[in-house]
Amino acid sequence: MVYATSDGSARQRLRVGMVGGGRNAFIGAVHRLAMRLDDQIALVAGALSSDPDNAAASAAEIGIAPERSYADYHAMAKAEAARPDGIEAVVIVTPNHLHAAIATAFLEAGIDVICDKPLSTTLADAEALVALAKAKNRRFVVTLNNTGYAMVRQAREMVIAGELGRIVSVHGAYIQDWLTKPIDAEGQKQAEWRTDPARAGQSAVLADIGVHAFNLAGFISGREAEAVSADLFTAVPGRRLDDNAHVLVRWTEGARGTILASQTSPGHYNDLSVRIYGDRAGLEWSGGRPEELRFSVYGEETRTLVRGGHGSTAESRRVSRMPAAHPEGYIEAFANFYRDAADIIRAHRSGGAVDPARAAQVPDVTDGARGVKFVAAAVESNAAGGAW
Ligand code: 4PW
Repeated sequence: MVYATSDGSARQRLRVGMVGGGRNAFIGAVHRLAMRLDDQIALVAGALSSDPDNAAASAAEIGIAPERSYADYHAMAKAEAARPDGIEAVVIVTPNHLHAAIATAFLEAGIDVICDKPLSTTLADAEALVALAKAKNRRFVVTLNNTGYAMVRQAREMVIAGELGRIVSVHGAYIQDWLTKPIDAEGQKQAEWRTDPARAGQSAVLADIGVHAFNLAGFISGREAEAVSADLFTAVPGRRLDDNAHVLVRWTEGARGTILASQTSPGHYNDLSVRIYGDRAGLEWSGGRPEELRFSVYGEETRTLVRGGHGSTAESRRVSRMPAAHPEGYIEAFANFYRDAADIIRAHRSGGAVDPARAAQVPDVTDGARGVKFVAAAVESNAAGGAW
């Protein structure tokens, strides 16, 4: 299993297995598409569903050999760790409440981890995973995948280069409308577990989409949250968890801002954005127009910067696949995450040095834990009437 890189050398594909993500699972299919785009990863094993029929049928559909389709993740971790050609990393795409136990089993077996967000449903689990990954010396990345967009990388570079001046405010928003009505009797499988306290965690909207907005605002601005004041609420009567969150944030280095997350805002299918304002200029990125950045130097006309266009920055060019105006989107950004993650895991496993500049582009277990801490702090603040 080798592929030819652009410099003509040949490298082994990273062998991965997947837990969760069987038939009809939205995010499992997204991960499979994204990992295929660069042909650097081979998906060779899976425990794709807790339902044995679904697991076997799903494995057959995506070309996993029957003997490497497992009934449960414990059996998979044990058997794969024992094989000379066993998986090097596991991809975890189950509902939230299973992430921590599955990641723990694979770390214990010496296998690296690629885990979906949120990292876990409790802060104690998140902190335990950070400690275990360190103790086992394993790479652990978290698919806070929106960091993969070329223009997100460009925005981050522009902040670092000081083009905004002193950062005054940082805002992240993730607004959707798919949970505007109660979940109907037909059952919306994807919606159902996301609003169940036993499977989603303490907050539905922050765990599901708020962590994306929080991570992206921090990634681009280079700031971390120091304190939050939160108002969480449920717009749909009878729903057991919140579906809206308004959170004030005090960021490091004196910046202030907000994280807004809503799943009941008609007209917004999947609207993620980050806005950052400095004392020189303002910058906006929106997932609806991921190929662009709005850049406004105070006193000048607003400019629309285009991926691959004039003035593109180095990191943005590195992860661009197509020339300007040949649109790239969600899957390409997800694939950028996978390409960098595969490089990092491969370098570490072969004893080579991991390029710190490359590693900084890829959210890891520490970033995942920051997201869980943000959710826990917001829940605590909300319970205390919005106290900081
Ligand atoms: O990660 C998020 C999901 O849980 C995604 O960004 C979109 O919102 C799609 O489904 C949910």
